[in-house]
Amino acid sequence: MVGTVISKKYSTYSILSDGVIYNASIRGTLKFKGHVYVGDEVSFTDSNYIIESVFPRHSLLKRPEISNVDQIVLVFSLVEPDFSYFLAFKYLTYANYNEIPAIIVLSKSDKDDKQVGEIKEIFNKLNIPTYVTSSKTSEGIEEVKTLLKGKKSVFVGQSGVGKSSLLNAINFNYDREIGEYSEALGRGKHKTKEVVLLPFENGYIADTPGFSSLDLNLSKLEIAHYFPGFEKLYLSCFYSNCLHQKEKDCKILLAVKEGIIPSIAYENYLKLLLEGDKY
Ligand SMILES: Nc1nc2c(ncn2[C@@H]2O[C@H](COP(=O)(O)OP(=O)(O)O)[C@@H](O)[C@H]2O)c(=O)[nH]1
Ligand SMILES: [Mg+2]
Ligand SMILES: [Zn+2]
Repeated sequence: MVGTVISKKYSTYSILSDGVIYNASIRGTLKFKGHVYVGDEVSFTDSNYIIESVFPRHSLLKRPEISNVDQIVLVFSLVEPDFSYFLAFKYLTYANYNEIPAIIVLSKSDKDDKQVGEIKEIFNKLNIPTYVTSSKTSEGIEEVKTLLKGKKSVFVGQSGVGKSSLLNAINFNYDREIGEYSEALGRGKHKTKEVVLLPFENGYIADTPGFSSLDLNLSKLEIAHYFPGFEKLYLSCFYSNCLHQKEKDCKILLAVKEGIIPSIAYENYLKLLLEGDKY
């Protein structure tokens, strides 16, 4: 039989196949020795549900660990926790590096939407689709549903930003457990413990535990290539290893000067560059 791995716990893999969920395993004695990720398309035996093989993946993310994703939905709350341009640019760089399209969903607009105009303007300039939502008032939920149809999407964001709440607003049958925001911690308490794929209109949406920090593990040069808005432009810089700081004839510096790249993006680029490993 053939199906999609929708979750895994220890050595048990839940596989959705033709509307039925099977709990399968990997047996060491079988020929198949590779790793199985949530998101994988697999074939498994129909007698005792043993995974035999994994179909080729078109993408594989390491954090969160999930395969075959078509788009990354970066969820940022406007408040609790506060919106951070730095985190947004960092995650967009990560998505670019993995060659997976990303969209931004701003959550909790019912609490505070003062910054919405500015944030949207900046990301629209960089051609990154940005949506404004509230799980409380349902603002933006229908729009988000439209862009999830027929795709495998993964919700990524700090714990407490409202990923699970958004999923419940999309379909209350998902019944995702909601955490709470802790003033003291400055973040949410983890409620979602593992990556889970939820079927949605000919596709899937993945809920993930959220992160407190992410080491990009990219070199400075990779950051200089994959930072949002830099992707094609850097190819025209005078030096092929340009880090877009003070180099001669740098196309990124020119684009910042001309306002094509917002200065806030560039400021965060310089900050992110400090986190880059050596070349
Ligand atoms: N006011 C408001 N609170 C929200 C909204 N979405 C989530 N929350 C609250 O934020 C906290 C964390 O939500 P949760 O969905 O567990 O976040 P997750 O960790 O990203 O999955 C909970 O207390 C939710 O009630 C929203 O749109 N508006
Ligand atoms: Mg959650
Ligand atoms: Zn440059």
